[in-house]
Amino acid sequence: MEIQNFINGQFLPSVSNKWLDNYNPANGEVYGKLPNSTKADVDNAYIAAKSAFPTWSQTTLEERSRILIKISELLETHLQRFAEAESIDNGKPINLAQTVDIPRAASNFRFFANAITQYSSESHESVGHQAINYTLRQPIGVVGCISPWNLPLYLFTWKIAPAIAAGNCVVAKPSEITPMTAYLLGEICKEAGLPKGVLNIVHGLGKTTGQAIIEHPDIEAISFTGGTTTGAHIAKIAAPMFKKLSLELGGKNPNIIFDDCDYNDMLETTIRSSFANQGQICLCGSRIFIESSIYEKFKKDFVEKTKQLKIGHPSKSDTQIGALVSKSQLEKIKNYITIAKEENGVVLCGGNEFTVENFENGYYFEPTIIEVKTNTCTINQEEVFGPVVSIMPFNTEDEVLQMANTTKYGLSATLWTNNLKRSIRISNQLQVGLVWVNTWMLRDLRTPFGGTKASGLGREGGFEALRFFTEAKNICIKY
Ligand code: TXE
Repeated sequence: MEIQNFINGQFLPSVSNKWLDNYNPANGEVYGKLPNSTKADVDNAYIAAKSAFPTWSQTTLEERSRILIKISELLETHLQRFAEAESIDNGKPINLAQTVDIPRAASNFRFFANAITQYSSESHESVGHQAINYTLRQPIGVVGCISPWNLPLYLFTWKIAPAIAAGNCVVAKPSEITPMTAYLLGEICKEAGLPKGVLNIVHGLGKTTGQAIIEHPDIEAISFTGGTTTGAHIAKIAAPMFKKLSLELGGKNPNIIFDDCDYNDMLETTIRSSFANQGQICLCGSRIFIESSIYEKFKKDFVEKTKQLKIGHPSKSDTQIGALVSKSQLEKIKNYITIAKEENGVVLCGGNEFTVENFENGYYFEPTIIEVKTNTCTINQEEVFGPVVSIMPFNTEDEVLQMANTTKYGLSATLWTNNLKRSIRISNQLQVGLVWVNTWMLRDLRTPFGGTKASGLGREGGFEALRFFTEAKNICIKY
């Protein structure tokens, strides 16, 4: 399957006609190729976006909204095709792609199609000065959107939908590891009547294609989701050019469990928050802290349930744990297991590669629980980004809060307790951008989304995203 760039409404190979291999992680084989784009392709995408901008930014909100809804509907119509493509490209279970990834990509378009019609700006009367101020929130121009491989279409559209809803034109790059659904999205945008040049999708490596986007002098804002190291690199390039930046980076999220929680609900949800998408979600709760009174019981039940998870080929409807996204992710995870053992971590279950019959070269890894003695060990401090969690007991609220906050990351936290006062007390003190109490990954798209510390910069979601993708201008009129 040959993937092409989508520039100015046309599907094209890269200018250099060079290609990259696209792997199927379920069997380790190359199953297609994608353009290995360079600066020349990004420049062409920019030119297309720039020439589409005057018309698109003046297109009525009703019309923009109508087109975005149409894209959303077409994604729903072709849900099965997109889910299969996502599952093959990423290794995630087909079930997850059908129920989470693709429906959410459709919701992203529908949500921002509606949000833009409700977005308003402020006016301030300067009493005593006979003047009125009003704020215009104008689209920025051409913006860059760069997304990762873990939730490919879900995160790609989470950026593109608000960017174009707000009237910008976009140069976007999906991860080179999972380019397929972004490619298919181009077809749908065409069918929905999105004018050419409004969305341009350029495929290629981060260090070349991505780099050309962040270095482009006239791409005025960058929305990025990916690794913290890449985020820091992007900030270094973009800051001296005064680009607007939104950085959604890694996490090392605590999952704090008190003995007064609804135990069964907590256990079911903790299985999900640990291992959904093979643990490759920035919001996964990878450090589990359990109140010592229920530690032994939890340890036994959690291990037992984890062992029951069905690892298998992603296309099978009963698969719960599919393949990791790439060989390098697999190697990275194996390395973390070695480090954990060297640091006296005890592997309670998993810890090994897994072989799926007939797919021996696929990148499968067992869901793994490691009992650790201290929160300062490497696997409690570095983002593993795989089906690996640590568990350890705690005794007091202060102790667990201190451990939860002892990390360079600050994305999300989960808290299990039926004590209302405690839940508020702890939530207020956690140094993170999102807290879930007695649930996990329950998302309302109106809410601000993002992290603190090394987990990033800025917030997306709801009007926060529309604020990011617009420039506020105050106009003061004396009457
Ligand atoms: O991410 P990268 P990688 C974490 C996770 C993972 C690690 C590395 O721990 O193991 O990051 O993953 C593009 N200029 N997360 O290497 O490189 C790249 O092409 C512009 C957490 O795959 O950050 C891709 O489109 N762009 C995370 C995107 O950045 C560049 C999700 C993300 O890739 C670039 C993914 C450059 N110089 C990984 N270099 C999360 N928080 O959800 C790369 N890119």
